[in-house]
Amino acid sequence: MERLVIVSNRVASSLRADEGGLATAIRAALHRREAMWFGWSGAVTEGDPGPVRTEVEGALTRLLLDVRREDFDGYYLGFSNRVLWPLFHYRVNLAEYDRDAWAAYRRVNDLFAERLAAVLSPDDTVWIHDYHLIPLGAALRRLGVGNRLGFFLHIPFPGPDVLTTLPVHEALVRALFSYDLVGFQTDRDLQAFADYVVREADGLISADGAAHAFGQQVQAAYFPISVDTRAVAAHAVRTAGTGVAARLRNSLSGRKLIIGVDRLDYTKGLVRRLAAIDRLLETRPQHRRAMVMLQIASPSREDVPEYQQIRAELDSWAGRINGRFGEPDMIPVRYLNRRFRQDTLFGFYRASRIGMVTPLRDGMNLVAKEFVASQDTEDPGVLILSRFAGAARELETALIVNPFDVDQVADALDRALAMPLEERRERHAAMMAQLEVHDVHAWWTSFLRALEAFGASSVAARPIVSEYAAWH
Ligand code: ADQ
Repeated sequence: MERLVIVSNRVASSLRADEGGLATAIRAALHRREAMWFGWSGAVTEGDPGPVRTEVEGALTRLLLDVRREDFDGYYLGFSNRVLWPLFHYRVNLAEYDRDAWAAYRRVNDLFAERLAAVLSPDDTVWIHDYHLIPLGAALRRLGVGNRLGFFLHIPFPGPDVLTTLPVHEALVRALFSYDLVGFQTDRDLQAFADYVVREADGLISADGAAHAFGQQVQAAYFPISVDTRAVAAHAVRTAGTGVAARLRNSLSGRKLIIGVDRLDYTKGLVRRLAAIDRLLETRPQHRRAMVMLQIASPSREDVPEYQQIRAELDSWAGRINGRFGEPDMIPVRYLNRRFRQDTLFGFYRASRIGMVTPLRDGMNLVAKEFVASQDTEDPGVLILSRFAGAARELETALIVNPFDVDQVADALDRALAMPLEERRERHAAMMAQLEVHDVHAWWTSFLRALEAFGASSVAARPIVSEYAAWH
């Protein structure tokens, strides 16, 4: 039987109900077929990494690999999170390129390739995820692996002017040409990739969507990731009336809840978001006793200095707003640095009048989709959504804002707080209709259908991608 082999930096354990979007989406793709999930174990070693550890859970086999500490630091903290993450989110000035980190990044990708090649069968379909593992396909090909190889990038693909600031941009893009299929989140990312191919690599894009450059070709398309819309809606109904979500609702005393849920990351626009709340309260005193903001920001990548800095900035903003506008019986901002079970978060969303999703740049942003799916269709909340989140390409009836414009975001908050029921329903219904069709199952099914078709024959695959791309 053909197996699906998923590869990502981390492999989620079966036990955690608070895992993030990538893990939840991958788990959906693994459903109901024989599959392996290969990735870093979470452990670093001082000497040579030992053998791959195997854990079997029904039809899923997890293969877990340790990495040497010095390689891990360069690969993960260094190149992935201090070079690729900022650069691909357009934060060129935060990218700290150095050759040693690039070398460690390639070494770890080579290690993944060597260990993975040893367990692959010729019929396995291999689906590699995200920016940590861009060169893995090329490393596998060097070892003679002829399997179907697909790659999906969860974060934005930057335009060529930004990408070329990376000294090793060509090696990185060239590596993408070892895959059979490369998937991006949105049409914008796909366009940015095509622009690089044409302008920087002197290549071309043929009518069937294949990119040709470096004497090779690869199929490229976009597959917007999504949520399990029905499951999210059902969880939200169940959790909204119980436990901590019910206590949250009861604590509001009639005030409207504004919610933000993010990893604590400088791409998520958290400082400007709190600045917009501050501006709203300053310029529209009528809202001071009528709303409360709940910002949940779970700590992330705390070894990277920029993350420590943003945490300090947010502490100070939350304190400042509460010091300025708080009253003995109420504080405007509740700011929590912790994780919750996902179904609890869905209950929180359902209790909220406004969801604020205002990243400065984001591949997709699943919180936006979870917020919409969690609403009561009879009395839905309003989504305020950054134009720079991939989700804005689909959720067009959200209140779309430029997160760099604090006044505009404050205006959108004002409008959302006063929005009549009829308008809220119309906007929500249009977004929900989109998410009911384009859920996480549509995402993984269309990617795998395309990959399996391309691997067999690139001609047979054409209609699938154009069909998928056509609904935008
Ligand atoms: P992230 O940057 O992690 O993902 P996002 O898409 O919003 O961003 O996913 C976050 C997930 O984590 C959501 O499912 C959310 O519910 C969950 N989460 C957030 N805070 C939490 C908390 N405090 N407790 C528990 N769960 C929490 C990357 C890209 C995105 C892309 C995804 C998937 O940066 O652009 O949408 O991958 O491709």
